[in-house]
Formats: sequence, structure tokens, C-alpha cells
Amino acid sequence: ILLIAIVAIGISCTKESESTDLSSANLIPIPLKIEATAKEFKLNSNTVISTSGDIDFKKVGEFLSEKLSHHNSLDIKIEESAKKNVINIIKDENYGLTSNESYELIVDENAITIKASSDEGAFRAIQTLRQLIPIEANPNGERIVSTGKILDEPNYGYRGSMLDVARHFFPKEDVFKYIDAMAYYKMNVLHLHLSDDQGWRIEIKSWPDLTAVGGHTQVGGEAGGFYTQEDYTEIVNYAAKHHITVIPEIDMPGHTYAASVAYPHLNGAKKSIEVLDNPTPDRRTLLYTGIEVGFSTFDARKETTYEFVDDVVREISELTPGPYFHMGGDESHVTSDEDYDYFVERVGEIVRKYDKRMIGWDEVARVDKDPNSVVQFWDKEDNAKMAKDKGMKIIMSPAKKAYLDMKYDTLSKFGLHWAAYIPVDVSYKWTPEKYVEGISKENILGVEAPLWSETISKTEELEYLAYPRVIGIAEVGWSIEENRDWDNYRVRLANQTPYLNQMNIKYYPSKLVDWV
Ligand code: TNX
Repeated sequence: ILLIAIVAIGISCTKESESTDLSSANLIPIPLKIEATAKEFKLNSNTVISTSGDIDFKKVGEFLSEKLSHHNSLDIKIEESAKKNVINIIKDENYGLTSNESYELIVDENAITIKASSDEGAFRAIQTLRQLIPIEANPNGERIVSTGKILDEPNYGYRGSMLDVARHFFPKEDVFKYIDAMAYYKMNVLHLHLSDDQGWRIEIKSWPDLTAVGGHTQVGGEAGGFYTQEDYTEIVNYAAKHHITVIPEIDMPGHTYAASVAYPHLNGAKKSIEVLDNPTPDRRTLLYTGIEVGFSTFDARKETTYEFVDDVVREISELTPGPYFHMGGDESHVTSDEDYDYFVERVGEIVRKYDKRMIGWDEVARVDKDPNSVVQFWDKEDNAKMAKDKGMKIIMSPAKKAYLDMKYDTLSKFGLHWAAYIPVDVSYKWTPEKYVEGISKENILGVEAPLWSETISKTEELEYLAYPRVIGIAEVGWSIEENRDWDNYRVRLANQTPYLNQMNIKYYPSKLVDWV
């Protein structure tokens, strides 16, 4: 009886405190510090947004207004210099925390005030605020926000996810929808895997057959697709509006069968030479629609290969404001070591020529000497250590934790399982700076969750694998280890249902979470 009483008190306390306790708000990622003051700000139809005049801050205010109108059916106007019942978004140059993305959010009974030194910080702050404002109003037409102060900044400045649009093509609308949710959970990097054996997905004006031929099909043999340069620019701009950087990847020298079908002189894989050099009336019939890896390579010893790479890197870099170009470099099993090393060096020179910082999958660590390059760890710890010894930064994407294409368990409808089965708790419970011995926070640029698409071809299928795990990776990247706790997280995650439903995101309803 005593036990039941204690449990009952516990439950009633949580229930009651929920509306007035900022420190138990359902925020993901969990902020650095929350001080609750147990009062209420009543947001209603008279609330206005006021920004500090700076045009970029005004854009953040408009973004918030747009989202509140769309998700909460609230019409909150921008009205400069309002004093009461106001959401202030203020630029404060002297704002003391360490990152551009840092912010302070203060809720009192009269106002909500956001302070940040940059619009990026203000943008992250309004995601927190969106999570604090209930979707539905109470019977008085109010939405109650608990008072207190949040002080927040990211543990890592790079928090990303990758979409493989090569194995199966996903139209730009799917990418926009993914960006919407990434931004809501404060992710800031979208990596697009734009080419692979099965397809080439971005228009290159100087090599039109890459897409005309190489974009024609996908895994399974259905119609493929590609982004025109205008589509890609739309994605880049949409991401930028959400303070998300796009990283384009052209995977080379392996994973290049589709490009070699389009332009056979690029091919360096002995086995394929006969097939690809054979003139056929319709080269598209030669495309590969299976899911094997490691059988293709560019010819690393032909100058024309580098003329091609130069054009590709140049055209894509011109469309990409972000500082990175990802050259892949993984699983080049039919490239000799000498050829691979030579190729990575040459591509590195080209990437630098176009003022981009090179990223490669962890295999490039053996070769690349540029300490400014970035290595994306997915598989081999030794490669991560080599990168560290060369002074390179590392992106942590351990396949056993961060791979969104791994099945949850044996019953999963989609996914692979070569690295592991990854249930929702396993993908959440890890710490980037402790994952590989000897690799500490200063060596790590950040965290990324790749979603490979061999087994998924529709939006719902993409969402089944990505959600809810990508939400947990967002917290792993943003929140410090001391603040992360599975038992606490699973409650906050359960409470994401209203948002996910409203977004029409078909998440995998893992039994480990008591979804509300
Ligand atoms: C390994 S991870 C790959 C991809 C596959 C993925 C499937 C990496 C750099 N290469 O080509 O799609 O496994 O899980």
C-alpha cells in the first residue's frame, strides 16, 4: 500500500508540475542549463514578436511567426518595440557563451526573451521555443509556457544526417520535409550522397550523360531520377533558411559504376571494361540495379579522369556555399593501393583548388596528408586514429550506433544488419568522445547519422528507418553527456508524437517508448 501511495504521489506531482515546471519540459535536445521559476507566460492571439532590428534577426522572427501559424494555427505578428505580451528576439554581441549557436531564453510572466550573438543562435533558440509552446490552446485560448531561464549551446558544432539519394532517388520535396524535422531538433548539416554504382543524381552541365544515362534507374530497376542544378540550388537555399549546411558527396574512385556506364573511358575496373566499352544503342540498359558494393573504380591513371573530376567538383562547388566537398573514398576494393593513394591525392588538390575542405570516408585517412581534411569515421577505428595523428578532424558516424539503415531488430520491415541491429536505446546510448579510445572531443568535428537507401524507396520507408533514431542522434550531438539519460529521454521522445503526427512523419513506434 505504501508503495502504491508513493507511486501515486509521484505521478500526481509530475502531472501537476508539468505545466509550470520548465525543467521538466519535453525538449529535445536537452539544453545545457534550465532554471525553472514556476510561473506562467500565457501566450495568446495578442502576443507579438519583436526583433532587434537586424535584418537577419527579423528573418528568424518571421520564421517563428510562420511556424506558429502553420503548426499552432496562431497568428503572431511582428511588431517592433512592443513591451508586454511579447516574444523578443534580441541580438546581443556581448553574449557570453562560446559558440555562434549559443543562446539564452528567458520566460517571465510578461515576455519571452531570446538573446544570441548571431541569427544562428537565435534560430536554434526559436526551435526550443516551438517545443515549449503547446500545439493546442486551452479553453481560454491560451498556451501556457512555464517561466524560467534556459542557457544553451551545442556540445558539437557539426550535427548532421546523410541521405543516400543514389541507391533510390528521393525527390526534393522529401528532402525539404527531412530538413524541416532536422531543424526542429537543431541539426545543422545535411550530407547528400549524390552518386553511387546504381545512379548519378546531380546534373553536371559539362557531362550531361551522367544524369541522362546514369540517373535513369535505381535499385530494383524502377525509374530513377536526379536533381537539376536548379533543384539542387533550391535544396541548398531551403537548408540555408533553416541554418543547415549542405555537403555534396560524389563517391569516388569506387562506387562509380553509373558514371562509367555514362562515360566508359572513366572505368578502371578490369571486369567491367568489356561490358562498358562495348558500344550499345542504349547504354541505360547496362546500369546496375543490385546492392553489391566494391566492384567498380575509376581509372586513376588517366588524365581525362581528373579533367572529369575537375569539372564535377567545379560545377558542384559553384552551387554550394558550404565549406565542404565529400569525395567518398569508401570500399574501393578493386582499386590497387597505389592507384587509390594517387587518386585521393589528386582529388584533394582539385577540391582545394575550388576552396573547399575535403571530407572522405575513413579509408582516406591512410592517404590524405592535409590536416585540414576531415575524415568520416564509420567502420575502422585505426583509420580514425590515423586521422587524429595527422591532425585531421573526425566526424563520428559509427555504423553500430549511428547508421539509420540498420534494422531495429529481426522483425524490422526495412534495413540491413551487417553492422548490428540497432534498437532506439542503443542508437541513443553512446558518447562520441568516448567511442574510440584516444579520440577525444578536440579531435571531433561532430556527429552524423547516415541513411543508406538500398532497402527503402518511399518516404514512409525512409521515415520508418530514420525516426525516431535520428532524433536521438541530434541529442547525442548537441547535449553534453552529463545531461543525457535514456530513462529521461524516452519520456521526452514519447511526447514528440503530436509534432511527428502533425508533420505526418511515419516514425517506427518502438516498444521501448510509451508513445503518448
Ligand atoms: C557501407 S558506409 C557503405 C555503403 C552502404 C552501407 C550500407 C560506407 C561508407 N559505405 O555503400 O550503403 O554500408 O549499410
